[in-house]
Amino acid sequence: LPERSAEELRTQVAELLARSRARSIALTETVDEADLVAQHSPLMSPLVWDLAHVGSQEELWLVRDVGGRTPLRPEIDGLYDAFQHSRASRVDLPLLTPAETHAYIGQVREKALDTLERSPLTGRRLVENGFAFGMIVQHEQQHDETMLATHQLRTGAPVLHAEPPPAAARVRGPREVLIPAGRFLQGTSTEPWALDNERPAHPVDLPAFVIDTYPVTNGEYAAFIDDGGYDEPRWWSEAGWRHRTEAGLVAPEFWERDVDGTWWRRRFGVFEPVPSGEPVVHVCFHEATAYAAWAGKRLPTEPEWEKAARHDPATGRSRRYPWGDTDPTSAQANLGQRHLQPAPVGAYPAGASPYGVQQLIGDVWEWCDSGWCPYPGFEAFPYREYSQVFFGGDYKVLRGGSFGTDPSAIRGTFRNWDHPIRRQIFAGFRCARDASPHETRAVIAGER
Ligand code: AVJ
Ligand code: FE
Repeated sequence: LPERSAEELRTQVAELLARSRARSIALTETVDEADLVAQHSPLMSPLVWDLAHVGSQEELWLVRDVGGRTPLRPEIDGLYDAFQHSRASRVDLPLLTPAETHAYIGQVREKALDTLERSPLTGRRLVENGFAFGMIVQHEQQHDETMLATHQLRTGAPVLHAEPPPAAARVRGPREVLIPAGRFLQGTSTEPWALDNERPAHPVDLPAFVIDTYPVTNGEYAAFIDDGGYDEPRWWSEAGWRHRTEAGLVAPEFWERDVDGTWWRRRFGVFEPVPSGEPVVHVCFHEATAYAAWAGKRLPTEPEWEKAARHDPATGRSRRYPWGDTDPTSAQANLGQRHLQPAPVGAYPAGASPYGVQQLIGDVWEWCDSGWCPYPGFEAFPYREYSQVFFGGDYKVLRGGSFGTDPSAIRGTFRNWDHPIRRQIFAGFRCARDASPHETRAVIAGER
C-alpha cells in the first residue's frame, strides 16, 4: 500500500466519516417519526436506536478513548450497549427521541472531527489512531447496512430509490472453476483497517476443489423449489430440516407465487416478478446447504472462498480484492447501495479473480460452510466484544459483502457472521465441490 502522510489520512478519514453520516441520514430522513421509533421486526432495532448507537460507539471508541474527552451524556451509555438489550427489547427502552438523537450524534461528530485534527497520526500512532477512525467508519457503514435490512422488512410505500443494476452481458464460459491443490495465504497482517478477526495472515493448505463461477441465481433456486426441494428431508441437515419445518419455510423470504405459478417478490416496498438471472438473496444457511445438496454439491468452506477470491497463482500472493489491490470501482462490484438489489450474474466480468470466479465482492453476502472461529494467532483488539465473544457460538461465516455494503467496509479478507437461520440480511451463496481424482490429475498433468 502507498505510504500516506498524516494529512492525507486526515482528509481521507474526514471524507469517509462524512459519507457514512450522509448515508445514515438518508436512511432515516426518508421515513416519518413513527416509522423511526417503530419495531419493524423483532429481529431488528428501531432505526432511531441504530442511529444513536452509531453516535454512542463513536463517542466511546474515538472521543473518549482516542481523544480523552469527558462523556457527553454518560447516562445513555447503557441504552445503546448492544450487549445489554436484545434487538427485540430495544423498542421498549426510554430511547432518545429522533430530534434528541440528531442533536447527540451531531455533537459527538464535532468532537470526533476535533479529535481527528489533534490526534498524532505518525509512526505507531498512525497505525493505532488511524485504525480507530477506520473502525468507526466501518461500524457506521455496518449499521447503515443493518438499517437497510430494516427498510426491507418495513411495509408500506417505497421510500428508497436507486438506479437499476447493469444488465449482464450474455453469460458465457465455464460455470465452474477448478482451484488446484496447494497452499495460499489467508487473512492479513498488513491491511490497515482490517479488524481483529481478519488477522494474522497465515498459510492454509487446501486440496483441489471446484467452485461456481457465479452465485446461485433466482432461476436456479426456483428449480430447486419446483423439484420439491423444501419437501425432501434428504437435502437438509438435521438442524436445517427441523428449522425448515418449525419456521414453515417454502421459499426465500419476501417471495410469493401467484395463481399462474409466477414468483413475485417485495423489494423495498415494490412488488415485482423475481428476476431469474439475479443471485438469490434472503435465504438462510440451511436453505443454501439444502440447495447445494440437491445440486450434487456443497457450500465452499471459508478458506476455499478466500483462496478463490484472493490467491494469484502467477505470483503466489493474496490480493486485497479479486481484481487486484486497488479499491473497488463501479465496474468491478455492486457495492454501496448504488443499486437496491443484486446485479444479474455476468454483470461484472471486470471484477473476476485470477481463477476467473466472478461477483465474489458485492451483490450478496455468501454463506460458507464454516463456523465463526479465530485464526491461529488471533488477538482481540480493541475490544473482546467486537469478535471474540461470538467465537464458537451458533454462527456461520459470510463473505464478500452485498449491494448494501459500503466499499470501506469490505475487502477480500473481511469476515462476517450470523446465525444459520437468519434471512433478513442480504445473503445468498454459491456452490463448490471436491475435485474428482480425474480433474485433479488433469491439472497436475497440465502444469508439468
Ligand atoms: C459483523 C455484521 C456481525 O452487526 O452484529 C456492529 C457488526 N459489531 N456493531 C453486527 C457490528 C458491532 C456485526 N457484524
Ligand atoms: Fe454496533
